[in-house]
Parts: sequence; structure tokens; C-alpha cells
Amino acid sequence: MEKQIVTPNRSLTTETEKLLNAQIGLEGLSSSYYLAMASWCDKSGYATSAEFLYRHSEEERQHMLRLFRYVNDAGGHAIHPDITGVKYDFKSLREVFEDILHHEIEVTKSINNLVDHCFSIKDFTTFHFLQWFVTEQREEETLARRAVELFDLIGEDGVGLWTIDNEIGKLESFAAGNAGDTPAV
Ligand code: OFO
Repeated sequence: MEKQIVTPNRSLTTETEKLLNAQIGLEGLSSSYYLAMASWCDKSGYATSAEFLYRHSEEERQHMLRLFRYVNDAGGHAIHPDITGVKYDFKSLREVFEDILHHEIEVTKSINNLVDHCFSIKDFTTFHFLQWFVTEQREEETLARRAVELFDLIGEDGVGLWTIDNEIGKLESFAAGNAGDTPAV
């Protein structure tokens, strides 16, 4: 009997699909983290930080959707992540922004691993798609690091926390000005 040649119906590998779904989980987690932080800031009287974090939570959801669409367009199956155990209470405003900085560094590592994987298996389409996230992570980290710096620069006594909360509202333009090629959300 003649041997049948089976042509795969997609170039996306199962391993890459799995890694992209893991990244979907991380972006979804970011969105939930920031929503929980926004709520804590809101009820604690940090109105500008709350608005900043509500916006940021929505941005992270858009990052997740960007990956969702890519995976499905490439013939895979984007899986909605299970998200539980999101931290909703914080000791201080400073803790909120320190947590963001640490979380964003982890997200950058994850994107870098994904990019490295795609390059190593010559999946240049996914590699190219991920460059948007590479640039975005530079902005995200810059923004979070600047937020943490504000606590030392301004100080938290007297009207310090009130001033820091107001300065948080200017962070997006600060990060955009420092990030070079800034991707639109
Ligand atoms: Fe999606 O950039 Fe933050 O996590």
C-alpha cells in the first residue's frame, strides 16, 4: 500500500501553543492583580492611583486578547485561564507598586523565554508577533520602577502620599517618553 503523506494544517507547534497559552494566563493574572490593586487604592483614598490601575488592568486584558487572537488565527486553541488567589489587601501604597514592579519583571522573563523558544525552532512568525510584547515590557518596567522611586524621592510623610498619588497620574507619559518605540495598546 502506498504510504500516505500527512501535511500538518498549521506551522504552530504544540509546544509553542502551550507556551502562548501560559502567557495568556500571565496577562490575565496581571489584569486581575491590577484590578484588585485598583479597588484597594479606591477604598483607601488614593483616587489617582486607582484610576491608573483600573486603566492598567484593562490594558492587560487587551494584551491577553492580542495573544488569544494570535493563537486562534494560527490554528491553535486559546484557553481562558483559571485565575484564583489574587491578593486584594496591601499594607501600603508603596507595597502596591513594589508588587507591580516584581510582577512585571517576571512577565518580561516569561516573554523573553517565549521569544527565545520561537527563535530556536525558527518560528519567525510568532517571533515577529512577540516583538510588540518585548517593547511593551520595557515601558511597563520603566513605569513601575519610576513609581517605586517616587516614594524615596518625595517621602511619605505629611502631604507626601497625597503628592505621590498625584504623580502616579503622570507616569504613563513619563514611561512613554523613556521607552523609545512605544507600542499603542
Ligand atoms: Fe502585559 O504587560 Fe504587564 O503584565
